[in-house]
Amino acid sequence: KKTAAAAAAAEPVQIEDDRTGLSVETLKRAFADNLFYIQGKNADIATLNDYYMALAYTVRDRLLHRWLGTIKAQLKPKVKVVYYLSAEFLMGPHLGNNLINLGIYDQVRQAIQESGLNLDELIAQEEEPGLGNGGLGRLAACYLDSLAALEIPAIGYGLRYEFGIFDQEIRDGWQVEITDKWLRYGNPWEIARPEATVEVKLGGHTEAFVDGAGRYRVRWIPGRTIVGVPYDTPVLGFKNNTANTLRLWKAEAPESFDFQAFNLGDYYGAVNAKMYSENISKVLYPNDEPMQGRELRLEQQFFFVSCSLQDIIRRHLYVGGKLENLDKNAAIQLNDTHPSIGIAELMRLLVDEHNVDWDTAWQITQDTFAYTNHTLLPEALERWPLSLFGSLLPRHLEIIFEINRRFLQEVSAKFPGDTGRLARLSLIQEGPEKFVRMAHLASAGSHAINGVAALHSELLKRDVLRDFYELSPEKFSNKTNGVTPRRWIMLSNPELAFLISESIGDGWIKNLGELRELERFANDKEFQSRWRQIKLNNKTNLTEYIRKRTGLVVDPHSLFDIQVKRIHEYKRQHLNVLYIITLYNRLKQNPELEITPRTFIFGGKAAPGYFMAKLIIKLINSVAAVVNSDPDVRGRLKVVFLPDYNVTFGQRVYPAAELSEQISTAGKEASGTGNMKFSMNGALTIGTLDGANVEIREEAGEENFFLFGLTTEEVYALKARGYNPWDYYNGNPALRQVIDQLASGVFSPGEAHLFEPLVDHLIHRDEYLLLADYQSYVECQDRVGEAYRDQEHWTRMSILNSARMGKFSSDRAIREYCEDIWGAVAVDVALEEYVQATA
Ligand code: 475
Repeated sequence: KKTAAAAAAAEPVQIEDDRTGLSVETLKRAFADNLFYIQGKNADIATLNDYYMALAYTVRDRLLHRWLGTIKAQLKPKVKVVYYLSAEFLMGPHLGNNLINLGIYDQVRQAIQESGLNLDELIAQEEEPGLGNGGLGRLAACYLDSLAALEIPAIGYGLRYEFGIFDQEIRDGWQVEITDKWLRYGNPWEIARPEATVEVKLGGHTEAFVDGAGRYRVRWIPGRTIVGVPYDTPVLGFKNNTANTLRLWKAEAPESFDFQAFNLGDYYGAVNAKMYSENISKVLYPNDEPMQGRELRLEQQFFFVSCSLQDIIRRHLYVGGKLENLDKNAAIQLNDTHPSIGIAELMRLLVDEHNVDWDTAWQITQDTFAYTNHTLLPEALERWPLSLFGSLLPRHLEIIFEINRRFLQEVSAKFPGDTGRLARLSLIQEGPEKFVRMAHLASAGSHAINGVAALHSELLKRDVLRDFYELSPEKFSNKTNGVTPRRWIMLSNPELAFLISESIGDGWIKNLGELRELERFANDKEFQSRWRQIKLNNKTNLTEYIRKRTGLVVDPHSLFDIQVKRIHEYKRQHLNVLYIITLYNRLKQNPELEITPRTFIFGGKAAPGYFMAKLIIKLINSVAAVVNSDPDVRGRLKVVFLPDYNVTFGQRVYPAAELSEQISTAGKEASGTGNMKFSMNGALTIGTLDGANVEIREEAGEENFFLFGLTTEEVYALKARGYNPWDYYNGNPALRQVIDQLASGVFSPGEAHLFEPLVDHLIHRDEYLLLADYQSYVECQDRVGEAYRDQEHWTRMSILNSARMGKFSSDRAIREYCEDIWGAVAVDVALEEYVQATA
């Protein structure tokens, strides 16, 4: 009789590798193993964070062979790689997203459950890497997701800020900024690559010399050296083998630096110099649109761009490429002008370091770079004082002068005698203080320039880059933004994702256009009721979160009316507040008034130095305090400001929203991307004809969109003929009452003058035309309240909104970039076999 052991030995047993296996059993074993051997804990003493880390490492192991396979497939001659240069990547938490993209969400949930834990709690442990301010940084993250989903070889290059966007607390209604120590407990998603370190030079001066071939040359004698150390994070594609790389640079002092000083006995000086170097990647500048001409900011930009370009050239040469063919292997995208110094730096690397002649170098540069503009606000356009620029980057300033000299020659040839045009196009802004105009550098040095929504791209051609458009119209195109349905539907709204897949299959996840098939359920009673139930569940979850975070109890059956985004005067959170006060006044004047019960929810950070934006936060909280404690409006009106809006919080908010506030002054919001996330998740939009709202309305159908306000043309015309906010104040009693209440301290008991700066600005200047749009907004909001009473019709509109948002997938946007700008195509990736290392 055979023993059990002998029987087992006879059977060819298939044992899954603990680091790659995807079965529940294997995942459980790997999880326990990582807890013990990586965290050094067992169940007796492990914290929730230990469990999170053990799970993160379990998932990371499963990324690695996809990642190595990808590197192998992409590090080949003839492969074209997209290099996305961005000062910000607002990635959001990785764990849940990686589970989705690996396709193991359910297995891991079960494995964790069988280990006696709860997956949601572990996911909630992750501190998100807040390496961005808002729209621009989050767009970069959605684009990395789509590049990987579409198997396009891509590297995202940026800065590894030690402190990301500040955490926001609200004290006494005011924003307080707290340092974001996101690396405190370590970051399991990144791998340092110190062997790929590069050097970056700064400061000093230049000198002329004659080279061996008798040619006149210039060399840069830099003042100091910084070292850039890359930290890589794999970015998985959805259920494929591609794992691209996000490569973020950390600034360090060169080794030689401290040794030198140490030998001289100046230990303190050495450590000081080291700290000075490390400063460069210390902190993210928390200003989104208005630019600040800080030297450290320019150092940051140059630092990460120079590291990245050196890395790109190294890769290109490694696969046997010739510099003349760089554009065949590399497409470099500038995410706004923040990395645009790259144009001068690539010229310097080619001409000074690699001995390429100027004309060839300029051709390579133009053919390689492309530039995306994200804002029309004049105060956001980057320009650097010549003096500051020249002292930090003396050689680059010379190169920019030379680019400009040749560029203006071309302009003269095309528009002879047009000196006004020369001055307008020049890369240098003349005047008592001279500036380098970074948008001009980016435009001259790129073969493609794009805006981020149809309207925005038109306005770019008409206003900000008009002269560049007249010079080179062929460079211009529109690339309407998009967002990833993996994070913004599947991960954040799993119940909705399940209902959709059950109804139309799961092809929509990779091909969002398929959501159209939901249209046939728009009138289906059974489907409608499930749709509504899911929304209610999401609202109930948010209600619970609001209670935990603020102590406020809100009614999940009220209309959830939500505005989440950076706080900005042009985004007009305070117009929303004017309506809330209007409603409040109506209820006070007529206590029996029947209105649709509403919960107004706000979230968003203000730049720490932006006084008006901070005052708007205080205003929202002050109005909330009065309204929420007034028994006269109980059950009908609630106002919530949720502190510390970020990606994690966004994932809770979009699925729970019924009304999406997109109320910027027409012509000011380049695109918006939150508007897309709301709508995909079934919220209706109240909005102006601004940014991508125009296209959202076009897709959803005008009957499923709440439109109000002046158009861009009307805004221009009104300003041209002289806008006087007083006329609106005097002509509208309800408006006047609201303004008077703000001015007299009704919402700031004991501090009558608190909101005076806001009120003054509104009645005297009102740059963003709140008063002009007030009546139209109020009427539109009233229509919203009415419409909500017909739940069947509302649900139909909600379903149609989701069904028709296919266009706003970042997959569509990335396909357009690949076809029209980058010339990049998918590369098949085979999984890398794990082989025991041999010498
Ligand atoms: C637009 N950020 C949105 C989004 O295209 C648009 C500027 C300077 C320094 C740091 N951050 C910034 C932006 O300019 C920005 O976020 N712009 C936004 O880009 C993506 O959807 O309308 O305001």
